[in-house]
Amino acid sequence: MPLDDLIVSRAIIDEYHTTLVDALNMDVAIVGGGPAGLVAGYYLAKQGYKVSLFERKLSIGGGMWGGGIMFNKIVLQEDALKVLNEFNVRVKKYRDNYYVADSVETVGALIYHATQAGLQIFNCMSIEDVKITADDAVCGLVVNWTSVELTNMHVDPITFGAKFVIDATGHSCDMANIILKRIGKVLFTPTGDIMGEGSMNAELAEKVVAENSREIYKNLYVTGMAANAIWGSKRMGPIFGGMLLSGKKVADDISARLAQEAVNA
Ligand code: 48F
Repeated sequence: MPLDDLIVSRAIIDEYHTTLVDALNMDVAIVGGGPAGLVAGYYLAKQGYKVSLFERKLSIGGGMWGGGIMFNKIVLQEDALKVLNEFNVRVKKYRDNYYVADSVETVGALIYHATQAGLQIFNCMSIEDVKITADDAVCGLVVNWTSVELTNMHVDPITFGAKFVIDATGHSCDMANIILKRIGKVLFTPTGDIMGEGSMNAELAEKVVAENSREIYKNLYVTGMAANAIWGSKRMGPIFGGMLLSGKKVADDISARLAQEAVNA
């Protein structure tokens, strides 16, 4: 059967259009496709929630691809294996409480299982603002193509609705920074501000990152490295167990909220 180039184009346009329109009203919107955002998306999608992840770059995976200094291996501690095992990644015990995985295999597995669970990923899109309600609660995202951002063209964005938003943007804490810029120092931190990331200490950083992964403003949650930066905790470098546990923790918190909303409705 002959192939028609225009049908190829039409298939892409039709299917992307359908996906985009379907995402206009979501339960959860995740900003950032690093390990924490992907794990959060996996657990939420697995429970049947409508969840999309927006990533600025062409490739999903954030800072996980490069392992440590581009040696593409990552280290995980024992606690995190229960999460990693859900993704069928091969791990090697290095010594007690230190496990090593291939970073490329791990990113591939996170993306595969998250999308198979129902997570919708939009790449090449940057979040430039949040949508807010009359009382300044977060209720969606303002989105543009990364190419528009990079070329600084004057093109207006479009808006998506979401009951909850997760800031999974890593060191840059983009969503928290948007709240500070637009609304002020109203974060749920002791200062209302981003408290700032401390220097490297894997032990201290990993201990608190899951606990730091929680609501930071009305309907806005944080996960991953952004959680430690916002709550003033340390950085951890190429140990990734905390990222996985953090993604699960934020998914658990939000699914509890969504379940409660369903009961109240
Ligand atoms: O940085 P990233 O991997 O965040 P993470 O999931 O993991 C952190 C680790 O990689 C590592 C670490 C822990 O061991 O210290 O750094 O917390 O992924 C964040 C993603 O968010 C995207 C960015 O391109 C990256 O892929 N991102 C950042 N800002 C935006 C964004 C934005 N405004 N819109 C869309 N995507």
